[in-house]
Amino acid sequence: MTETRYRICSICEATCGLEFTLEGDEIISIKGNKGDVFSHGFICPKGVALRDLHNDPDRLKTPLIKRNGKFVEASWDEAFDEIRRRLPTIMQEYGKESVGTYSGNPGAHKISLGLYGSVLLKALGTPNVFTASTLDQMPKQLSSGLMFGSWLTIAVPDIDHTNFLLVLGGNPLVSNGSIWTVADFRGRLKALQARGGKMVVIDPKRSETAKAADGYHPIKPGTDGLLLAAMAYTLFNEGLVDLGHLAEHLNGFDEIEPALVKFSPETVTELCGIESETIRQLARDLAGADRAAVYGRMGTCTQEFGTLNSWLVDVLNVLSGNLDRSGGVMLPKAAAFARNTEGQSGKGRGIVVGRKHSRVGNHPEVAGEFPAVCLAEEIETPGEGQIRALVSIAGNPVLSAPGGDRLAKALGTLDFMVSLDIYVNETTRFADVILPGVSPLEEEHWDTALNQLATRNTARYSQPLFDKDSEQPHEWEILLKLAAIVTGGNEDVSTMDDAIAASLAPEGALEKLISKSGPTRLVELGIRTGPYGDGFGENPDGLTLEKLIDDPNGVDLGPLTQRIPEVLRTPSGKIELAPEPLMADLERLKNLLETPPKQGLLMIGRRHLRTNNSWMHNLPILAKGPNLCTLQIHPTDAAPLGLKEGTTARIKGPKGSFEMVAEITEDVMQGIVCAPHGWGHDAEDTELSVAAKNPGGNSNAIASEGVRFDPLSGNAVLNGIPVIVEAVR
Ligand SMILES: Nc1nc2c(c(=O)[nH]1)N[C@H]1C(S)=C(S)[C@@H](COP(=O)(O)OP(=O)(O)OC[C@H]3O[C@@H](n4cnc5c(=O)[nH]c(N)nc54)[C@H](O)[C@@H]3O)O[C@H]1N2
Ligand SMILES: Nc1nc2c(c(=O)[nH]1)N[C@H]1C(S)=C(S)[C@@H](COP(=O)(O)OP(=O)(O)OC[C@H]3O[C@@H](n4cnc5c(=O)[nH]c(N)nc54)[C@H](O)[C@@H]3O)O[C@H]1N2
Ligand code: SF4
Ligand SMILES: [Mo]
Repeated sequence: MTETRYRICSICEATCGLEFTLEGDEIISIKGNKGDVFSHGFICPKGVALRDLHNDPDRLKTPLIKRNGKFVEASWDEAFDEIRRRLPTIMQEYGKESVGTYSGNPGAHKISLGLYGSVLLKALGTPNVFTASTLDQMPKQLSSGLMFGSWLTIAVPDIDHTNFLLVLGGNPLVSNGSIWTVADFRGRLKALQARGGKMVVIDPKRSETAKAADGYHPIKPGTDGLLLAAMAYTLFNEGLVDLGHLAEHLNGFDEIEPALVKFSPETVTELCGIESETIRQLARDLAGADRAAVYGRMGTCTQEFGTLNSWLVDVLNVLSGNLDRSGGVMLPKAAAFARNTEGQSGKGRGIVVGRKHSRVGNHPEVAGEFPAVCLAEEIETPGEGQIRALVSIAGNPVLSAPGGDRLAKALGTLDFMVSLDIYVNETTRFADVILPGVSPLEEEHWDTALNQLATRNTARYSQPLFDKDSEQPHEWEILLKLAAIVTGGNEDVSTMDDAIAASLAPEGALEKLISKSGPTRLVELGIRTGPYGDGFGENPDGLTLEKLIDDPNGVDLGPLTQRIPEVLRTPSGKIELAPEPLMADLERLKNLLETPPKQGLLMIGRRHLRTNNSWMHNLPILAKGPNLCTLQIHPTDAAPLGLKEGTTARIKGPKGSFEMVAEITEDVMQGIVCAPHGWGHDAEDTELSVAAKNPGGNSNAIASEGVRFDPLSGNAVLNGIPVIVEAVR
């Protein structure tokens, strides 16, 4: 007897609805759910690979404790005892700051981690908080926070209604969209093109998305700020600024034009490698389209000017009148957990940064965290406040953060490390205790973060497909237990959970809920008190958890709608178009005009449909097929180096080196080499039997020197890194 069940995929930001065919505990097939109100049947190979993930014999199901340098299986009680014995002692002796935390990407996808991770961080009370956000999107969060007043009020392209989409440094045909939840990008792009619209891509590489575009312009890595500033300059210079409905909602508009005088297209053309006339035309096309959206992603964030770029993207959206209008970039309204639907409408406290500074590098905290690239130095550098213990939660910074080899050495010197993770991998092999999370299919699902970034408003909730092992706690229970252990509090997890729910619930609401514990109870509270909710009777037709349980296809809440000024949480109640830190940072961009262009080869990154950062290489269905871990290089650059298709190349950075097989292609610009990240599974003490068969090289073994991160956001420079490439003989 087979059974059909539905569930939202928790792997990437696209949040596709999946259809599972089950026979008992066995997964017979996984397909896209055609009835899903958001993804309409789209699926990618990683969604199909959930079966292999669920069945992976290397995926941990029992805690591990390191004894005499080797992991041994332990009971949950033994694992918690070990932590109780060692972690609080370090905190008592050396202070709270002696514990560091690193949280990785699955924290944005798995509901347990998303909703309860902060409870542990609060209990630890350490300033030494690091996450993958500073290897990723922190610049966009910072620029958006400064402009709109909260950390997740980020304008996303309304692709279903736009006629001109300008994409810089994103490859949504492969990544399936990022900081922009847009399942089935290809389908939506085709519809855009069918209605006569155009997409133009700016990227040093003719990416898959560039190939599907109507226009493509290669750019020298790290120079997007110049291009964007020159486009804004052109809008003023050619009288194309049209603020439309935004005019009355802006602060600082008058400061923009004078600040841009140095950035004419003619001044930036050589550094960007884009003709000045092309830059002017891009600005005209943006202004001329009746609905247009500018979108910048990884490639624009992970460089020295990440925050400035992210801001300039929205400056262009504002100057062309495209922010907050249909077919422009818009602000989603999530059904639960959105800061920008809470509190007073149209006004708020805004965001604050720099409430504390990192010990070694004196870097300001941004959104409560320090730059991930500074983790190693905080462990290595002796003195008061040195990190001596680490808690890693669903992260693999040894492969994901630049300077991975250095970090690995540092992790080996810790007094104690706990990892909440599902594999013994390049990072968790340094742990003293590993606590495994349940399979994603054994957990309920709701996208706490990604619904706030979605190109259409919908609400979808999934129940677990399978029961977890009765011995194994849910990840939210593990997080609460750890919180109690480090504070020495009552370790009764359900009492703690009740207190959390009570702190969020309106008077008398808890009794009215159908769910009595865990993430689902918080989701139910979030939905019912949220902008579409039934308000516990106030709005009887409103959304409830029952409705979503009854219909796993989800509820469509309609296209994105205008939200300015109601969405704003700035103290002024206006969009801050010229925030002081960004205006000041324009000076640094001006210096770039005086700096000679970087010489030699520059390395950029890439993703592939069959990978997900560092951690899905162990799944047979994704691992089969051609080698994905290659160094792409232009034939003109390869020839003098003696590199042919298939030759092993050594890539040396300012610090560190790695090896990768060469792939000769004209898709990359001359002067650029392109290497994927997340590979390098050759450490002996990991337990990734499939991944180890094709380990690849770790492009993050290299760390850039000098500017390692964008000084405003602390976000790592991952693209445009100068490298020397040689053939390995
Ligand atoms: N050079 C270069 N480096 C990059 C990037 C780049 O483009 N170029 N991209 C950056 C980006 S955008 C990101 S987001 C980071 C990612 O950085 P990380 O989050 O540090 O790395 P991941 O590879 O996503 O590692 C995820 C970890 O979570 C574990 N995990 C998977 N599922 C679960 C689960 O259900 N529960 C628990 N507890 N653990 C789980 C995996 O085993 C793995 O250890 O990498 C960054 N690094
Ligand atoms: N299949 C797959 N999907 C994924 C992931 C994955 O690993 N595999 N990871 C997920 C994660 S964690 C994230 S954050 C998203 C990322 O999603 P995206 O940002 O869409 O993905 P990337 O492939 O990193 O795209 C970055 C693009 O920037 C270009 N680029 C590099 N340097 C520059 C530059 O200086 N200027 C410009 N204009 N472009 C530049 C690169 O050539 C590349 O095409 O993808 C998510 N989805
Ligand atoms: S695109 Fe992302 S959300 Fe959709 S099936 Fe693939 S991994 Fe899952
Ligand atoms: Mo990411």
